[in-house]
Amino acid sequence: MTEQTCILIGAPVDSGKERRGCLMGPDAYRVAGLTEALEGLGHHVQDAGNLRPRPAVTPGEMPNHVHEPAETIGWTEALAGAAEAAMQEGLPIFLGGDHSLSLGSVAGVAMDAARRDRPQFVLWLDAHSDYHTPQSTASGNLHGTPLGYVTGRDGFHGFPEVKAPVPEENICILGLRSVDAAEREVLQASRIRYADMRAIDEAGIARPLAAFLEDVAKAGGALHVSLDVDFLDPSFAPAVGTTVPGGATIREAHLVMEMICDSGLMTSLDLVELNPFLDDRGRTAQVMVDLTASALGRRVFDRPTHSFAYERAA
Ligand code: 4U7
Ligand code: MN
Ligand code: MN
Ligand code: MN
Repeated sequence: MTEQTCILIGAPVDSGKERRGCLMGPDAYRVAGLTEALEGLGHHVQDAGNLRPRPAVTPGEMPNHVHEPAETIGWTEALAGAAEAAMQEGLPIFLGGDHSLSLGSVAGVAMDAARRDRPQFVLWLDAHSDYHTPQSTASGNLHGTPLGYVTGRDGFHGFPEVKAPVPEENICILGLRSVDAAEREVLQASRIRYADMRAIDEAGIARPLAAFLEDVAKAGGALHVSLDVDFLDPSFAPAVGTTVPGGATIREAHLVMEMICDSGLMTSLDLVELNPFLDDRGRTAQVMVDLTASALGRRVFDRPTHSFAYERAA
C-alpha cells in the first residue's frame, strides 16, 4: 500500500464507564510495538503523545445516573479539535481509552470531511451498537453513546454541537451480539447498516463488508474505522470490561483489516476499550497492534505468484 503518515494520538479516556483501566491503553499499544510495526511496513509514524481533556462542567439537563459527563465532555472537545487538525497531516490513529473517545474522534474527522466536501463513512466493529443517548442509556455509561452522538441524536446537553453529523446510511456496524432494547428500536428504524454475528455466521464477514466498501468508494468518501476490542471473541482478546462470547475470530478480524487495506479507503482509525489491567501478558494489546498492521499493509505475500486452477477458472 502507499506510504502513509500515521499520527498516533493517545487518548487515555476512562470516564465512559465505571470500571477503570482503559487509561493505560495508549502506553500498552506503545509497549506492544505499534510504531515499530507501522515503520516496518514503510510508513512514517508521528507519536503525538497523549491528549488531555479540556476543563468542562456538568450541565444541569444531564440525567443524574450518567457517569462523569463533565470529563467526557472535556475529552470530546479536546479530541474533536485534535482529530480535525490531524486530518491535515496524515492518518490519525486514536489510541484509547474507552469508546467514549469516539464522540470526539468521529465528530472531528467528519468536520474535516465536510470542509473537503467529502462524505464521511464510519465502519463500527463492535459487539455493541453504542447508539444510546444520555437519556436512553440504562447503565449511564457514555461509552455506549458515540454513534448516537455523531449521528446527531438529541439529548447530548453540554457536549459540543455536532456540526457535521454522519448520515445514518454511511454507517456500517459489524459484530453485533449485545443490543439493548432501547437501542434496538431506534437502530431498526434507522438507515444504519448492520450485520450481527448470526448474519456473519451465515454469509461470512466479507460480503457485508465488501458491499459497504464499494459504497464508500463510489461516493468518494472518507472512511473512519472504529475498532472496539470486544468485536473480537474474548477467548482471543480478554482485556476488555464488556466481554460478550461469540465474537469475531482472529481470522475474521484480520480479513476485515486486510480488505480495508486493499480498498485504500481508510482515512482514520480508533483502537478502543483495551483495558491492560485485565490483559494476559499483553496478548490483547498485541492482537490490536497486529490488526492495525493488517489494515496498513502487512501481508504474507504481496501478490499471488502461482494460482490454483479454480482461481484461473473464476
Ligand atoms: B462499548 C451497554 F447495557 N449497551 O449501554 C450500555 F450492554 O463501547 C454496553 O461498545 C455498552 O463497549 C458497551 O452500557 C459500550 C450495556
Ligand atoms: Mn469513572
Ligand atoms: Mn464500543
Ligand atoms: Mn463494545
